[in-house]
Amino acid sequence: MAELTLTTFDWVPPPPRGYVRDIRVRWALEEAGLPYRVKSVSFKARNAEHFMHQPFGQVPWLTDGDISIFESGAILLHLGGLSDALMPADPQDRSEAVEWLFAALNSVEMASLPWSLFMFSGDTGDSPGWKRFDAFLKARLQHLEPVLAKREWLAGSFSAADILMSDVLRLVDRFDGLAGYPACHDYVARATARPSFVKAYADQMAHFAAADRATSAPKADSREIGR
Ligand SMILES: N[C@@H](CCC(=O)N[C@@H](CS)C(=O)NCC(=O)O)C(=O)O
Repeated sequence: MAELTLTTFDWVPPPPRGYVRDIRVRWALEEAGLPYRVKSVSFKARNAEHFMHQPFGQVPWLTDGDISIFESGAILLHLGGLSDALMPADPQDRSEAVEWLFAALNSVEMASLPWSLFMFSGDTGDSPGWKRFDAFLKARLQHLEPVLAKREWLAGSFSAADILMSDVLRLVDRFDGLAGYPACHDYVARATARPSFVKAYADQMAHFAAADRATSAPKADSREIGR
């Protein structure tokens, strides 16, 4: 099998740590038990090669031999082709996993992302923009709640769709946005208790902590001066 390499930033500021989307790919690779390497690109200076792999200058992307894939959903679909642990073999379950994978990104994250940007910026008062996006997200959660109340995972057994849906909801939960939605909240708790998530989260936190240590380490020059 060709080598799998996940690329993420070398560093990010503390607030998004634990939520950078490379976690979705780390989590999927751990669930599938696929060996992989992690490479870093500069957060502060994004070069032409970075844009060749990810046209918006974002992360993550994955290379599988000569194939380079961006968009976390596309990456998980690709990995699903390599492992039944991510995409069920049964055609009906597989089709459900694919539809929920898109629903996570295109129906739920589409509403949760603007909502969380308002949350991050603290703009949650009386503004019409906030009210509109709060209502938009609630309209999605209101319909997801009865779905998740009836099933453990979205498409039979645990799949890539659950990685994406629970990661999308995890950011809402960070701001207590699942308080009125116990089935959504329990689903996130169930998903993030999986050993593969725990490892992916710890690995991402360690990756960025290592970058902090590298930048705060005394430089060779300053050690020379101190002698
Ligand atoms: N839709 C993309 C979103 C990627 C994304 O938003 N990446 C963030 C990190 S979580 C990023 O690179 N942010 C830096 C930027 O947008 O400049 C995906 O799911 O892969």
